[in-house]
Amino acid sequence: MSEPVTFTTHGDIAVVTIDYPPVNALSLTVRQGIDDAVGRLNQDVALKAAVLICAGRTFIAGADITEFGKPPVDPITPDLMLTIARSQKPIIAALHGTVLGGGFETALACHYRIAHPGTRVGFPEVTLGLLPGAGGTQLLPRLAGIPVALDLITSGRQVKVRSELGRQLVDEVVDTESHDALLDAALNAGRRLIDSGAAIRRLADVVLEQDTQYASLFAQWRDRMAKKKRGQLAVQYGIDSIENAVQLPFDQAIIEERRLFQACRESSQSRAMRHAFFAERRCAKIEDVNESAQPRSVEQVAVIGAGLMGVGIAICFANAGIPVVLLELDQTKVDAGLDKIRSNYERQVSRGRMEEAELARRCDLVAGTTEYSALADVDLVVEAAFESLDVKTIIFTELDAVCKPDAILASNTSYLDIDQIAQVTRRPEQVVGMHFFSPAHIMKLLEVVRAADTSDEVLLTIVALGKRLQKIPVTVRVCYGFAGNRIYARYGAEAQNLLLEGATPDQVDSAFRDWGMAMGPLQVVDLTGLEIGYKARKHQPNLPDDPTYFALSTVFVEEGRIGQKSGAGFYRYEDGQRLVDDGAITLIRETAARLGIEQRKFSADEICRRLVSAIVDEGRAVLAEGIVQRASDIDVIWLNGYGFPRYRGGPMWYAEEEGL
Ligand code: HSC
Repeated sequence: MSEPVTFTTHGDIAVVTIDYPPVNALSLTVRQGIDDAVGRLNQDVALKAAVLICAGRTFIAGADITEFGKPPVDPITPDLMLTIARSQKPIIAALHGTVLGGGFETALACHYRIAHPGTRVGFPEVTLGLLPGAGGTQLLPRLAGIPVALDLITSGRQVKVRSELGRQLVDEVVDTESHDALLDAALNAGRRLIDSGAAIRRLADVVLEQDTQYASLFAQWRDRMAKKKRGQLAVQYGIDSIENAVQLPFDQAIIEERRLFQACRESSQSRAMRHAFFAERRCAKIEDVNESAQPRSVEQVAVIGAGLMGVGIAICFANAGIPVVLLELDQTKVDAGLDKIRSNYERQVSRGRMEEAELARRCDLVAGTTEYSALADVDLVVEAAFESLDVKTIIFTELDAVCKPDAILASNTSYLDIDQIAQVTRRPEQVVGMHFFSPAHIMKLLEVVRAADTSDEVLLTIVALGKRLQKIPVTVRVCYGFAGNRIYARYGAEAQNLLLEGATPDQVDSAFRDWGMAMGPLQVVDLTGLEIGYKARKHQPNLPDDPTYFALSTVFVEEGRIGQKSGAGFYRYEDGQRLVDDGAITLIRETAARLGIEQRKFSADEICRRLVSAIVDEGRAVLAEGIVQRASDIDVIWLNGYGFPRYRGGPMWYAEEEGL
């Protein structure tokens, strides 16, 4: 038997333990080990049942994603699932941690499922551009019905076994988190199954009833997903495969599931999404830090500024269970900030997403103050005040005076030079950027800005803290706008160039939305307000000496068209509706004529190529200057901060694949 899987016996029950860190993925050696174990169980007349359990932090978290680019090697996972399901002796899956993808399929192939209370199950394949390919689309409908299968397989969401839905997905939940208690309970379940003499329950044997409603149900889901998960092959194939569960005999539907899985696995979409998965893990690794440097613990923090960002950042800390004190200039602002935090949690309670007790616990973690002296003992301060170097200089001088010597001072600036900010303190090695994206408590991206003097220890601390806050931390170096906003500015400028050259705002936005972006570039600037960039450019160092550079923003702002909040920008807004506006188009034409730019027609394809090329070109510059460590970090930033379609892998991956 291969090493990651061990086989022991407890009387007449075998215990098959998988111990294959970090997440017990179904790699070849694990598959071989399980295959051998099921063979041994069925050959040994003294054995009557088996428990399949995992060591470490989780039950099997899925197939080994690193194997998907390589030719499959026997025993392949779908065959292994059939081997488990067809075992002549019952196999009890003892679950803990995150039971995902092929892990959940393993559990469904087993004949009884018992779980720790904190266990979560799900099919995240869709986030990798895949569908469950080892029986999941056939077994889940048989266990929990078609609507549940459609929900879980198209969303990829994880379900807590203790929830109402979760209780349908397992047979039993034990009441402690101890490994020994889980094993004991699984052995007891095995004993009961043996003693009852009942026939083995196999989900594959369940015959799904035909229902006249199914045709319209599947049509509705296809329609809904075509809008919600635009262009995503795996989602539609997942629905097709679930439909096969009611239309084809099990064996045939399994063959069809495998065919659909393979088509997805070989698609550019899945390659891109697998790249995104590993890029999001790689970005937290910093290549040139001293090996002896270790992250410090952060137990108390402060946030300066109770505006939109400050409040969002404070919520992030409270969500992670870290006490946070919010500092503002006067008590009215402090109270307004605390009220916003409470209302955020109240909304979650009213939507049934949070218990009242949890609301109270999180609100208790947040305090307010107007006194800098209240920050004397915190381990970290995140400044989220007004975006002005003068303001930040004053704040950092004050913080340096009151905070304990080893406190880390971070700025949430989106553009400003953190090196300059660090220099006003006596501890530049403890100064770092933490650039959150708005809304800070929702967006996953965190740019960790490594200033010239930031120590390795401080950098590692902030990256580790970012993960604790459930963010994706990407380390960047100092430049105007860092990696994300600097590239975004280039992209925004290119969108406006397209307008000057003859495309309309609606053409540009529709083309790029259809290509997969969450929002079009002009729609975004109308939403955030054109005056923000207009004011920022007044202080921007090294502004290009080019009269066309954001010329339209300048004209629009000076005409009072600052976007949605003024009722007009690149579009007109009436009753909450965004409308194409002739006034905007006339203004664009006049500006182009004044700048001597000839207008022409654009195809959607050319618009997309121009926009992507601008992003990629600036991305190359950012990489060449060492602002990011690796090209894939830019992908992570664009996927998680700017709505780049995940199934295109990020701009740098896309460029590599397309050969731009
Ligand atoms: C699947 O299961 C397909 C099946 O339906 C069918 C297969 C059929 C095949 C047919 C063939 C003919 N593989 O995230 P973390 C690594 S698709 C390989 O930081 P956490 C990860 O890269 C799969 N490696 O930890 C990292 O490595 P590093 C469905 C995997 O505690 C390390 O583990 N399952 C891996 O924050 C730690 O990861 C999923 O999509 C995998 N499956 O979160 C689950 N999973 O240290 C994907 C992780 O070198 N995984 N690694 O950087 C996760 O969502 C998270 O990792 C967990 C843990 C929630 C499990």
